[in-house]
Amino acid sequence: MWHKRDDMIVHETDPYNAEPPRLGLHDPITTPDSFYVRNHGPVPENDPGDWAVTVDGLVDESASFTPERLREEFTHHTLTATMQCAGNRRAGFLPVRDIPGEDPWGPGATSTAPWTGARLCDVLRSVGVADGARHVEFTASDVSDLADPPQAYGGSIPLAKALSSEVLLAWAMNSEPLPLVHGAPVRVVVPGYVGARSVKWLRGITVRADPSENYFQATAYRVLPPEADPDHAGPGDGISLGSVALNCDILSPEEHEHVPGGPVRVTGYAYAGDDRTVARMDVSGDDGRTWHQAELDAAASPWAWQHWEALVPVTGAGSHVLMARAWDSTGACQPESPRALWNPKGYVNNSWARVEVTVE
Ligand SMILES: Nc1nc2c(c(=O)[nH]1)N[C@H]1C(S)=C(S)[C@@H](COP(=O)(O)O)O[C@H]1N2
Ligand SMILES: [Mo]
Repeated sequence: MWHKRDDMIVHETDPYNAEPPRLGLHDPITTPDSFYVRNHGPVPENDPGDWAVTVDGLVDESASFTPERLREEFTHHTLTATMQCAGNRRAGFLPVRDIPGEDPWGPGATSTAPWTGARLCDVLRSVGVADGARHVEFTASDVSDLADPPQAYGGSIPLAKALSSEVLLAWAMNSEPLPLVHGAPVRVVVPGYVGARSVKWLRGITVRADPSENYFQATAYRVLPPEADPDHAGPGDGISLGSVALNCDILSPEEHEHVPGGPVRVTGYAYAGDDRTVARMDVSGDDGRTWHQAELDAAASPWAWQHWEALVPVTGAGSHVLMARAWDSTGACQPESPRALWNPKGYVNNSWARVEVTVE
């Protein structure tokens, strides 16, 4: 479905929500057939013929841009950026406490692509940002019944981020026209922010004094305190998510894989959003008693994940847990345990990666 690989792990078919197996995440650029998909409502049946993105709110002059007009009037930019869902690695929370109503995403709710489009800052400057502007809201055409009453998907980012050179209105991915399931004809790409802000099927851009009141900004994608009832959460409750937290996972060996005795080659990805970068990766084969530094690959861009690799001694036949943790450029390390991070909607599990293997 949607031109995805046959072995996608499908969490929901309607709406389609799926992540690739670890095997699909080994390359610096994720192939489009492996790129994860996160939808909150049905994929709209677009007729790009009459599509237009309206820009209004606190601007000098409202405007409406067809995809053709965006392509003609603005310089084209291509940027490789990692998209990461706030629900990535949620499955790691479930042994702590169940999370009803949310999909148990593994480590594959993240992928990386070169995106091509116009810079949002160029579009905003062309209409003129008025005094009092602080946030930029995006509204899509897919309607989600997760909101009550059902609502078109949307969200917002602070104006300073919207005016940064990395935020794109993208019409292409991997040098090909943007696939419908990834937001064609035009989507927002907000590198360094949680995937939720990279609004697909973009119909409206509204410059505002305050953050968007859209359900997916005001109520969902917020970290609630452990004892809160997510069914009764209201606008403004919890911590709003913006930049992506430092995170990593192990890609090989796979969970429950049998590996020969001797040093084990462990590989994975690591990523830190916005103004932080991954500074070091530690890997342990003895339950965290000793740590080995992994070799970090160069990032394809400042907005992309990095892959890493380590040879880790593991002694004795039988079951062993391999662990990995990233450090960022502020000297911060990932938290050790999902217990400390569990929250009712299961966002931002950035605890140490763990994979259990059997040594032969
Ligand atoms: N219009 C619209 N945009 C959306 C969503 C959605 O459901 N509808 N999901 C968001 C979330 S939560 C994520 S993680 C990313 C996923 O992008 P992808 O499906 O291209 O991987 O899209 C974001 N943009
Ligand atoms: Mo997401």
